[in-house]
Amino acid sequence: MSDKPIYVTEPYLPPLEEFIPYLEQIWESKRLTNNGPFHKQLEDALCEYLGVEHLALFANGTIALVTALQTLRISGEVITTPYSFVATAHSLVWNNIKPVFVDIDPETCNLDPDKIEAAITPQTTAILPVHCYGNPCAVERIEQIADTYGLKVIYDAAHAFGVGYKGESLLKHGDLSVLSFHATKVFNTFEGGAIVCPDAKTKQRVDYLKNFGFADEVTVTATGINGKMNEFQAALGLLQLKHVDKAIERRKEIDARYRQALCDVKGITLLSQQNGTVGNYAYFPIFVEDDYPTSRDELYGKMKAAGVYGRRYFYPLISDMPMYRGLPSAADYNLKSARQAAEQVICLPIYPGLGDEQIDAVALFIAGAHQ
Ligand code: T4K
Repeated sequence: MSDKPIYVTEPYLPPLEEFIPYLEQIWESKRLTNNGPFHKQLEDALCEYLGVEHLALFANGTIALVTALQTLRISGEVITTPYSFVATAHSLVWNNIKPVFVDIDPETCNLDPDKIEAAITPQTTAILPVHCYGNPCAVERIEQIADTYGLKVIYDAAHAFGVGYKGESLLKHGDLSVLSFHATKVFNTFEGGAIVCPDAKTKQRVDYLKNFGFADEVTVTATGINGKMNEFQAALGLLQLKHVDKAIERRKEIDARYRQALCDVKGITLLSQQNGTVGNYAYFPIFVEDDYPTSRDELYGKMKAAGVYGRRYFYPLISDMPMYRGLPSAADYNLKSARQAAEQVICLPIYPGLGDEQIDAVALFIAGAHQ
């Protein structure tokens, strides 16, 4: 189809010459990390861009998730989704917390709010839902359940950079929201992440925890970790932020072009955007149903052979991985919708540098792969 492989994503990079002045400043100041000037500037700039009050930067999203759970002193059992990247459940285990998997709603691929209450036990302390593909979870229902049972809610918002919901940032929901700025994300700092906090006091605790627990030179308040973002990452973030609207705009065009080309292909279904959402078009999942002429894996293999490297996000389910499959909540009957999605999904290439002719070729291939 193309001489060059087409991957599921290609990181957005600003023009190199625009980054040079930032590098010169770092070299001149010799301030490389530990809450330097670019770090401070990026925290302020992201708060403004995302429409949130307080945000703490991290070296990556996984350490941010682990720290978010520590910040709220979560323990015991936490309800979460099996249909995510493995870091979601791993962050619980790193805190000695037992993940309790609950099925997803097939319409959104997010935690099914109707199934959460049945999984609550006296040991449950929190819910860790994922805004999968950047699509908002049932935030009002989840909040209501959390209030009723006295649970905390931490959103894994790794996919949800810049997503709006009912007129405000989706990241304002829950007790904390965790972002990833990995190279493959809508907004990247090569590696990176953040915790969105509701108030200054919580942000301060997060800041202590990500810096070994240090409150000052001689006071260590907690068994913190080194989760700090460095000045190189922060400078890159400041530059990326200047380009991110344009990048999301292009993603939106790609999403629309795929939708138009694929909406009538028999056996292929698409997720639709929920009302009231301002999306970020982070992923473009398709679901290969039984009435498509080949299996999902055959289509996936044929695409690869033609140089189109989609990804099966998320297959296998987290609950099928060796360290989780023995849990009672990992049982097959408990996770039917998640299993079906995992067996049908392929995420198609979507990134700002993807050309119209490439999009059309991928869509045409899917429409005719069985012929
Ligand atoms: N929670 C959720 C829901 C997440 O999805 C993630 C991460 C996290 C938490 C944890 O956040 P971080 O700790 O990562 O900040 C990727 C990413 O590594 C991972 O960040 C992401 N989710 C996950 C969904 O996808 P892989 O193993 O699929 O990535 P990889 O290296 O195969 O990259 C995919 C394609 O992207 C490659 O085929 C080519 C392209 N690529 C990738 C990289 C890294 C590039 O062109 N350049 C690059 O530098 O996990």
